[in-house]
Amino acid sequence: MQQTKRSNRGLARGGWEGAQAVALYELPFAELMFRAQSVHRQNFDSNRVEIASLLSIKTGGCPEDCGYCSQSAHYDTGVKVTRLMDCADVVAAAQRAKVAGATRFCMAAAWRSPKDRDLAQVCDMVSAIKALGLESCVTLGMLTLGQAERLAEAGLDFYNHNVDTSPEFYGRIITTRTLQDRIETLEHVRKAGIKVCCGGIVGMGERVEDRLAMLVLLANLPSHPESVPINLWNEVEGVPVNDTAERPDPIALVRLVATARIMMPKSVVRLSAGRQYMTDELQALCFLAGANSIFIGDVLLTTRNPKADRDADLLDRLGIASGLA
Ligand code: SAM
Ligand code: DTB
Ligand code: SF4
Repeated sequence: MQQTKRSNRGLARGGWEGAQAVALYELPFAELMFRAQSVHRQNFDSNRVEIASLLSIKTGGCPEDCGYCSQSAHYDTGVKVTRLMDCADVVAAAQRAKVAGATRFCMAAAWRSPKDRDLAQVCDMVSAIKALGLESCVTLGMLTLGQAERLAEAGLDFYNHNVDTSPEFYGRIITTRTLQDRIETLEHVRKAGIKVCCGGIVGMGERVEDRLAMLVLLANLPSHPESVPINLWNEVEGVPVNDTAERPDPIALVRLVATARIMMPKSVVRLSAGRQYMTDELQALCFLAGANSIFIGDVLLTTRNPKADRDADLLDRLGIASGLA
């Protein structure tokens, strides 16, 4: 039953207009929250949050110029470049994540796209993660259909590939990879039968309209992403986004989460990067607005995340159980 509730299969194309998203977002706060909570409860247990864990399996030296990212070779950020990790080390990290309470293990590599030899190694990691009883997710950059099919054969559950921002703001942040490139990778992932994890970043200096245009883009994909990560930009020294970044007003963030919940009712909305800037109260409001996934662990890829005991304490005080059940 829960499986059916959470499956996005058969979800019709959104057909969302920008003005509809704006109208929702601008509702009086209590009305917006009521609607978001109603939608949330129709589709999920609102007292449960998915716990995911993230590991950078290949860090830094990336040829892309994403203006927010510590791992781009275009900027001097002080991040140490590493080679692809050994499978055994990745499995050991996944085992620790499972003990810490994660049900999904996400592996990220700083590539424009994977090379065939690297992909074979990642496929081995995916199979090993699955054997531990964890859901698997990888983010490796752009994929051909053939590469997506190889990952599907290895048992991959989710592929993370974000649209990052609105079509209008996109070119201010990234020039080496187009939004259309990203959409094509998402099509390959879908065609291979892998579930899609796709969202973006707020706090890079975009307007509220850009954030809503990003939601419209996501909600109008041929089917809604099963997972929608909403990242608050995590500060990184030496990247261009530093010049434009502006942390959103907390209430604006809650409104955005609520709007995402209403526009993509069956998607798991993850409060992704940037939780270390949020108060407990803000996170609680985001959960009330329909966010139902977080990353645990002291670091994300290269930046900080709240400490495990702070997260455990917060979930405990809110009476939130881990796992979507
Ligand atoms: N290289 C792969 C790619 O971009 O396709 C995967 C890794 S990349 C780090 C995954 C996503 O993390 C990005 O698309 C972006 O949305 C998010 N991200 C990266 N750096 C971030 C930062 N400093 N703050 C918040 N989110 C960030
Ligand atoms: C996503 O949307 N957020 C995660 C995951 N997908 C791979 C990454 C967050 C990265 C935060 C910056 C860092 O730690 O380097
Ligand atoms: Fe490379 Fe991904 Fe960072 Fe862009 S977000 S620079 S593709 S690691």
